[in-house]
Amino acid sequence: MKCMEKLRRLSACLLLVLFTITITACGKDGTGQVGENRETSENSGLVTVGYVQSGTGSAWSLANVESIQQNCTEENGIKLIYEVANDDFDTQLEIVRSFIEQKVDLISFTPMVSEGWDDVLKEAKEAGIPVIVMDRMVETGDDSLYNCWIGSNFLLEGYKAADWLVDYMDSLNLGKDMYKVALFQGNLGASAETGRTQGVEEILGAEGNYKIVYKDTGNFSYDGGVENMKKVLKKKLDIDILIAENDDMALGAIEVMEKNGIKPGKDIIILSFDGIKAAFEAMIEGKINCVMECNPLTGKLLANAVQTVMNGDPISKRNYVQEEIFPADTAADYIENRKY
Ligand code: GYE
Repeated sequence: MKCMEKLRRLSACLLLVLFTITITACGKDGTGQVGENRETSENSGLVTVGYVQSGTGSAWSLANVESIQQNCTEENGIKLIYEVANDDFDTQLEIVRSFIEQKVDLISFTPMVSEGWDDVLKEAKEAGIPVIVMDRMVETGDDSLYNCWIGSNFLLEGYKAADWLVDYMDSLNLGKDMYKVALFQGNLGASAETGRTQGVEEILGAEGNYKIVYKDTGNFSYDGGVENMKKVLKKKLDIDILIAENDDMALGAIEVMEKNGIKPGKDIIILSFDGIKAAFEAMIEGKINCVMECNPLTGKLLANAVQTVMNGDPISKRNYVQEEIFPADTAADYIENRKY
């Protein structure tokens, strides 16, 4: 990787760290809507949390929901109202508005897309209801509209994954001047998509010998992987590499490749994101070459953050989860301990 590129990314990471520390130091005034004097739900003493997941079309999101349900429990002082928006942004907004009408103590959600949240967040703020954003980010003109965010550094995931790819392709010594890449994106406008797309494109672009010959959304779903792979074959693009922004899409694409006599992981190098068990199995079978992990087990962090926010204690604005990269030759060592 080029030296300037490394320096640039290092400073981007440092800035993120500094930003997080600064916000921690700002304490509870960071939002202006901490529920310090709010009564928790009448009678029960529990904090009522309205949570809406954007969709459950991937194994990752199912694991994420399960983690939230297992941790946001009455034993942990939380009465969880769980909803899912079936990947429809307007539905998700409506559900958040219904939480405001129900006067829940705290609202949390995984935004379907990053933009378009300002109005409803202002309504929550006016109603004095704190907000914790999960997983994907919101882009608002005013960060005080939510208390904190918990999730992954998607841009860094993109960088790490593409860095691995470049090293791996170099190690294969195929003697090609140019590698043709298909990029299957997640839901367009979700920060999990925009971050990964940007990270991958920046690194491959800087290398000069990678050409993205196909780029389209598969909406983070298995079927999206199937449809896109069929298109790639129909267009006879003769790709060397598939980058799928989640495992489900990679697995869908693998099905199509195999039906067409193409050996996934060999004829086409495959890199994907998330790290679900099925992807580890595919790596062991030699069908996926590498997985960049994205950790969905954030339910405990949410449960803790709910208590922190409700107590009016300081909390970092952005809370990143730890994630690793798993090349196929490490999969057998880790598969037993995969929790999702
Ligand atoms: O990678 C994908 C899911 O937002 C991180 O959404 C999440 C992504 C995840 O549907 O599988």
